[in-house]
Amino acid sequence: FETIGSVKVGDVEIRFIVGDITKLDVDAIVNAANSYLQHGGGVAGAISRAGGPEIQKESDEYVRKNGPVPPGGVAVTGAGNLKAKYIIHTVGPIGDKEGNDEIMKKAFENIFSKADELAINSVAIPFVGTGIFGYPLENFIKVCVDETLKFFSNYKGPIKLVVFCDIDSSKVRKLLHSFENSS
Ligand code: AR6
Repeated sequence: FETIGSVKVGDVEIRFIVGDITKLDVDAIVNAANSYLQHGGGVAGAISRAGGPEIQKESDEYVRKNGPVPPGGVAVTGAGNLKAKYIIHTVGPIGDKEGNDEIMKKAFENIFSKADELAINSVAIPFVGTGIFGYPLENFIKVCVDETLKFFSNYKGPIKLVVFCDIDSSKVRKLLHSFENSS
């Protein structure tokens, strides 16, 4: 994988990486899941395969106990064999329906709050919703930049590094440019 840039928001480094998110040495990896945490395709499939059966097993237990994860919500499991300690599963919006930006905002708030609550130093986040779910990339980028600046501008806490990572380099480049033009 390749780091293509980084910016500072308050005391936190925001790093932009092109490559396979499962290979990153971070405390938590965010997964772009569905509400039933059935990790078949996309980045969810990659995380589930790379981490081994434990991730799907813990996900099934989570849903059995708590019910499905609503869009914009999060659920935490272990990370199986991966270097990370946790997987923070979130469910993105589907398509470009009205209200979907609110769901995406909630997802970012919940991801950042959960990482803070877990008292971890680093978290890697993929382009949630923008693959199989078809949420527009432009909307993802706008909400991502807004919510990251909002959460971390005056943040004092354990999180020191936020990585945005995708195998699609054009997505990562667009997000980096948007951060460079707003922070
Ligand atoms: N590392 C980094 N990014 C990746 C990787 C990887 N190994 N694999 C794919 N991507 P998607 P969604 C990027 O479809 O739209 C699953 O079936 C990919 O380039 O994974 O939220 C779930 O179980 C894209 O930009 O997530 C759900 O049912 C990004 O990951 C559904 O898909 C997100 O695409 C969720 O769909």
